[in-house]
Amino acid sequence: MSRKLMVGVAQLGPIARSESRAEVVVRMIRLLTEAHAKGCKFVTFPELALTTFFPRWFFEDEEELNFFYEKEMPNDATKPLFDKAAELGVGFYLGYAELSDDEEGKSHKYNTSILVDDKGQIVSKYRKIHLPGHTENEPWRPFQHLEKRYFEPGDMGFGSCDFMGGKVGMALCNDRRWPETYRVMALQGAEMIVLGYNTPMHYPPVPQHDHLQGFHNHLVMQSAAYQNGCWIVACAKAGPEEGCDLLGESCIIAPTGEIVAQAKTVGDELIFAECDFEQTREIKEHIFNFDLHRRPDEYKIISQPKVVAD
Ligand code: CDV
Repeated sequence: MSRKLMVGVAQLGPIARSESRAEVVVRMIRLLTEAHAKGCKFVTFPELALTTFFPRWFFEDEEELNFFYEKEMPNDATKPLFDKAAELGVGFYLGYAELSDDEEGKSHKYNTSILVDDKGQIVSKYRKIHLPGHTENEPWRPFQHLEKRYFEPGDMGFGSCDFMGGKVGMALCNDRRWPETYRVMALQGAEMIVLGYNTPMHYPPVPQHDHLQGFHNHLVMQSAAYQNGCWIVACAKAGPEEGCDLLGESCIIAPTGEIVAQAKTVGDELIFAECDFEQTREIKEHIFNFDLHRRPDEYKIISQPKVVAD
């Protein structure tokens, strides 16, 4: 039996600070339409896909900062994307900055992603758990990375849901560097893990690793695909954005760890591959058969509380 899904990755090139959400959505719809023409039933967009990557700036003015968040989803700006997806019968993954109120009316900010089905309905939500960067303005940096200031750690855990014939989980950018991200989802049966990223080519605290950005990107995801017997679908926001070069190299990785499609540019670019959920069994039922070969009793330290709290 095969459970095949044609998957597209809609890498976005740079988004200028002056670019409106409506303009970005036009670019996304162009890629979605191209994906549909190629036979894709599901398309992945990047992390924080609707605006420029705003954590690179320190904002003192809350109103100026709040401009970058979505208070509802879909909203006026993104509804055309949802409508087009439903018209074409193509589902998608979308990353965006979420501003929401809890039951007591307290505001929260998250770096969020959603899965939208082929009828334009949101079926799953994820809030980024591993937030990189720093909390205070650090003027020595050529650009800031203030995710720890602008977002709370996600409160929904790592899950996986039934989606388009398989079990699909979500992650966001820095999550992809942590083996626990994938293992927690794989233990819940995830067969495909979808993620978006914004990765600067320059890492100010350790610039001697700058030339390894592409290598580390694929290293972590290829090993995770293999060790968890999952498809990994990874979409960059890429290219020179507001003076900061962002890594491209969006890709689709098979459960064997092999890259089966990879972006060649750092602009708007569609890549795609047919992903068979059944292929996960080649790994999950053999070399990484969790039931047969895992030794969780020996891994207890992994789930111990941190010594230094947040
Ligand atoms: N958006 C990110 O999470 N970016 C981080 C950078 C700052 C290291 C990443 O892991 O790619």
